[in-house]
Amino acid sequence: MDRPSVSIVMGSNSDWGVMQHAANVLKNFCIPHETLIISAHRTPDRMFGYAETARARGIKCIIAGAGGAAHLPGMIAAKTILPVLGVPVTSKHLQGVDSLLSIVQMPKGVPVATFAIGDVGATNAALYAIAILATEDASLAEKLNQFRKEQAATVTSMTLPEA
Ligand code: RP5
Repeated sequence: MDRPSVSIVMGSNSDWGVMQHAANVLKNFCIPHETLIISAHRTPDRMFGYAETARARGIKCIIAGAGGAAHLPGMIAAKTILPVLGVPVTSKHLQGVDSLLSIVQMPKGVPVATFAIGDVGATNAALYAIAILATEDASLAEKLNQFRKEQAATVTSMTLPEA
């Protein structure tokens, strides 16, 4: 098994329903990745240890998903210079708007790239991670181009019902 280049981290196993979409995209592109559960408020020491060592372990970017007061992506970003891609997980009471605002409103100086709430955000975060890796990997760039072409073809072959 190759060393993971992308790390997917989430605050709880209850986030997996959303975050599995990121893992599936990486799997389809054959990107070696890891999936971890680390909670910012319940396992803060583990979170700091993880963030401080991720770069030295060969990780190139981190996809971090959390719900509610979603401080996991921001706090990981505070402890690493790796790109952190934040996924707002859909929450029970506020449908993920709380997660979105928690992640997107990072104060100046420590950025977190923020994606859409839920499955779509998880999928796009993985595609963005692939785009980052593709800047230094020509065959991966070719795969990403091919994916875009196939996606375009599904749109050009779309039809509408007769009026
Ligand atoms: C956050 O709290 C997690 O990211 C999750 O979205 C939310 C609820 O966690 P559980 O109570 O389901 O473990 O830390």
